[in-house]
Order: sequence, then C-alpha cells, then structure tokens
Amino acid sequence: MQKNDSVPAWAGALAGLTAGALALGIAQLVAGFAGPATFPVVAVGDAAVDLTPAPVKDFAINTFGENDKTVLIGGVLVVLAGIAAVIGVLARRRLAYGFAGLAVFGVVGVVAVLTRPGARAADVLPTVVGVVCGAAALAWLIRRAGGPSPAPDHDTVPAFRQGGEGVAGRPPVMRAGGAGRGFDRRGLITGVAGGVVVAGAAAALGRELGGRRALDEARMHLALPKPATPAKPLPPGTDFRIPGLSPFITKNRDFYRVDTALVVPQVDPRTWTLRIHGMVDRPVELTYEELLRLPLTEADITLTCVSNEVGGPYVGNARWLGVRMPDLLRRAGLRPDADMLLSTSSDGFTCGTPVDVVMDGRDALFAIAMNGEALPVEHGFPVRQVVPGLYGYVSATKWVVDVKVTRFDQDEAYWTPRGWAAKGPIKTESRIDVPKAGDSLAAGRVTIAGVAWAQHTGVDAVEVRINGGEWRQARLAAVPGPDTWRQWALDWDATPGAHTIEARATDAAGRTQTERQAPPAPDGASGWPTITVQVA
Ligand SMILES: Nc1nc2c(c(=O)[nH]1)N[C@H]1C(S)=C(S)[C@@H](COP(=O)(O)O)O[C@H]1N2
Ligand SMILES: [Mo]
Repeated sequence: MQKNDSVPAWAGALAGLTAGALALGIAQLVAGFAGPATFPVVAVGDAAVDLTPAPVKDFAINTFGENDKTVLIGGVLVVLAGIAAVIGVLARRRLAYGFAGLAVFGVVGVVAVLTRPGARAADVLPTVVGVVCGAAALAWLIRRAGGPSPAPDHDTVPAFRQGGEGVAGRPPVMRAGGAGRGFDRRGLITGVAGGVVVAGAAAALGRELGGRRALDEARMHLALPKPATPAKPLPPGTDFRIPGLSPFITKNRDFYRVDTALVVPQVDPRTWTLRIHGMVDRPVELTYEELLRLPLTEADITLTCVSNEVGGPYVGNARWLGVRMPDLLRRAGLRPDADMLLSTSSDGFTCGTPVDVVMDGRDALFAIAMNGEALPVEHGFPVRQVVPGLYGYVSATKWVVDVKVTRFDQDEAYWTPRGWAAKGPIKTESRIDVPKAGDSLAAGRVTIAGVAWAQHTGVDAVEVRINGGEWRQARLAAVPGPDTWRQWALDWDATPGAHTIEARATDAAGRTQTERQAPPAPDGASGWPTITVQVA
C-alpha cells in the first residue's frame, strides 16, 4: 500500500473534526424536525445516564448540580471530538478507514436512539443523514488537502489532468489520482472554513426548529386554568355573519401580527419570569406557574396597531385570558409619582404605558391565552400585555419579561425616538369591509357592512353616505362591552353608475370620528373610510 504522508496528521485531525462537526450539525438540523431525543448526542447522553451506576449518578448530581446534563453532553462532545480527530488521521492514509470509523460512530448513535423509550424506526434519520454527510465531507476535505480520493484508488490508475496548468508545448503534468499531489494547506483550510460555516448554520437552524417544536408541544399540553372572572356572556347578535364582513372574533390564525422580531422569540415557560421593579415599594418576580395560580380574568378586547391606515387590516378582536395588571402592580406597590410602565420583551422591544390607564379599572391584562388556547408563539407566548384603548406599540408587549415602573420624563420606549407619540390612545375609527373598494356590483339591494372601534369608550353609531349625500344610520351589532369593535351594516339600493361610499363612527362619548385625514405617524391614522364601486 502506498503511504501518503504528505498530508500531516494535524491536517487529518482537522478534517476529521470538521467532518464530525458537519455530521452533528446536519443531525441536529434533521432532529429539528424529528424531535430532540433523535439527536444522537442527546440519545447517547441519555443512554449513558441509564447505564451509569447509581452511586456515580449521585456523585455527578452532587458535584455538578443543575449543570449535570450540560457536563454530560459536554463530555459526550469531547469524546466525539477525539474520535473524529482519529478518524481524520486514519482517513488521510486510506479513506476506507475513515469511513469505517464514521460507521462505528453512526452505529453507536443509532443504537442509542433506538433504545430510547418510545423510539420509532424513523428516529434514526438524524444520525444516518448526519453520518452520510460527515463521510462526504471527510472525503471532500481529504481530497482538498491532497490526500487519497476514494476512486480511482490512490495507488492504481494514474490519471492525466489537463487544464490551466498544462502549459502549451509541454506535456500536461502527470498525476496519480490524488496520491503524491502533496499537501495543499490552503485547500484544506478553506474547505474546513466552509465546513464549519455549514455545520454551524445547520446546527443553529436545527436548534431553532427544535425549540419551536418543543414550545408548540408545551403550548399544546398546557391546561388553561378556569377564569375567576369569566368574560361577559356574548349577547345574541354580535355577529351579522355577512359574507366578507370581519367576524366578531378574529381567529388566531387570521389575527394580524406586528413586531420587530426577525425570528419569533421562543420563550420557555419553565424558565420565564416576570420582574416588576423600579418605582415600587416591593419588587416582584414571579414564574409562569405562579402567574397561572393567580385569579384569571377573561375579556374580549380589540387590539389595534398605530400603523393601521384608514381601512387597513391591523386590527383584530380576541377573547383574552390573563392576570389583571393592577393585581400585580398593587402587590409591588406603585409610588405615587410614577406615571409610566416600561415593559420589555425577551427580544428587547419596549412599550411605555401610562400608569393611570392601566390602573383605572379596565381589563389591562398580562395575558396567557387567546381565544381559548395558550397564546400562539407569534402572539407572545407565554405572556403578553393587552390594554383596551391603547395602540399595541404602547401597551401590548409580547413575550413580556420585565416591567419597570418609571416616568415618561425619565424613560423612552422603543418607538418614541423613532418618531411615534409617547402615548397612544386609539382613535375612534371605522372600516368598510363589504363591498370591497373597486368591486363591480349588480344594481339592486347591496349590503354595506364593516366594523368600528372606540376601545374602552364604545361605539354608539355608524353612519354611511353615498356620493356625498345624506348620512344614513347603519344598524349596529350587539357588543359585550366597550372594549371590542362593533359590526355595522346598511342595506343600499344600488343604481347603475360609479358610487363613492363613506362611513363614520360616533363613540359613546359623543365624538364623531374626524374627517381630517392623518397618516399613521405619529399617533394613528384618521379620516373617513372611503371606497368607490361600480354598479352595472
Ligand atoms: N415584543 C414585542 N411586542 C410587541 C411588538 C413588538 O414589536 N415586539 N409590537 C407591538 C405592536 S406595534 C402591536 S400593534 C401589537 C401587535 O400584536 P399582535 O402581533 O399579537 O397582533 O404587539 C405589540 N407588541
Ligand atoms: Mo402596532
């Protein structure tokens, strides 16, 4: 057998380590779909725990305490790294040795995965796909380094390589299938760098997917406590059920979503805590479990985004379940000169909410559920704020973890320096849902319908006019209280031609929404919703 000592041992070890990292990264990526117990490192760690005699386990728990799992996984990784380096050193002599080593690696992983309780045959996929990718990476890296290729075998068929290097007039350089090409340090290092990047990206993506899966599992198995204060029963007639009209309750999957997060924060409810501090007598910190044991209030509340244009989609109504914010704030003891609650989410976003609004008796909530299920991850799982009457950007912190009691003249929330008003009461607004702008309609009876909102004041009237004519009163659907939107409808005998339809709401304080058009910035859009339709 021809030796190929031109690739030094350290280079082989590096190639082996990179191939191993890639195998694990890919395995983690696949395990992101298949479940955490199918990641071979975890399976091997779990198996090791099972096989460890009790006294050794006790020693580990006593010595490492809560970190025992981390130490164990770290131990498995160190051993794996050692094996991967040896595999690489062997592969530089003959790739088959490297492949054999990887296969052993894979068999141990497969056995560990399959012996986990409840394992299924498909659970071996992360290990198998990982090992196959690792083998491919190993072969590629060794070849780049100038070592043996799998085929043609390194000590048989000589091959001619023609190309850029072959200088005209001279015979092309003769090479024997990789062997004796000499060590290509540059080739190896760039290959290793590429491998490390791919391994890291795959592992990160796998963790992200896996975390998402675990959270979904936690959400599904969460038993929501019964509210101490249930929502007011919906009066009959909250929903006209007109096709195209927003239903009274917005389904979670249809609920608009606005946040600054590039990736949705994944907050583990087991480690989540909420801290209330700042201008308080007794700072409070509580866990998710503690929060769930407090009396819960259920309430129907319509959320609105300040970025919503007149007629826009960023408004939705849901039934929320949560702990009333004043309950916890009173426990902390607010100082009388505090006027702002600066809440922070796990991803660093902040809202500045006026203290007087939160404390005035309305259903301001640390919400844990939305329409009968644990908050969807996108909507703030495990806990978010909901405050009727305030735009989301000053009140509705999702993934909330911290509330600092402070003053508007001392602190600033996320959107304030970006050109939005520090305080954001929701403007009374209405929206025409049907017909749609630009629709072509048949002459005759047409129902014009939409929603209107004036949270925590309530909508008392909606009027509609056609082509600038007389305002006509729309009929109003029932509402459980002042904190939700209200459906409205008006039947219209449409005549042929182009028609402009306008609407305006009047709230329970007697304020009719202003005709004055304002853009969303800095404190919310205003103006009458207006559409044009063609009637034939
Ligand atoms: N953590 C966090 N919470 C947030 C935001 C955000 O960007 N990050 N956006 C706010 C804004 S502007 C609005 S309108 C509401 C939207 O809530 P939703 O996505 O559940 O509809 O969340 C608020 N809470
Ligand atoms: Mo918003």
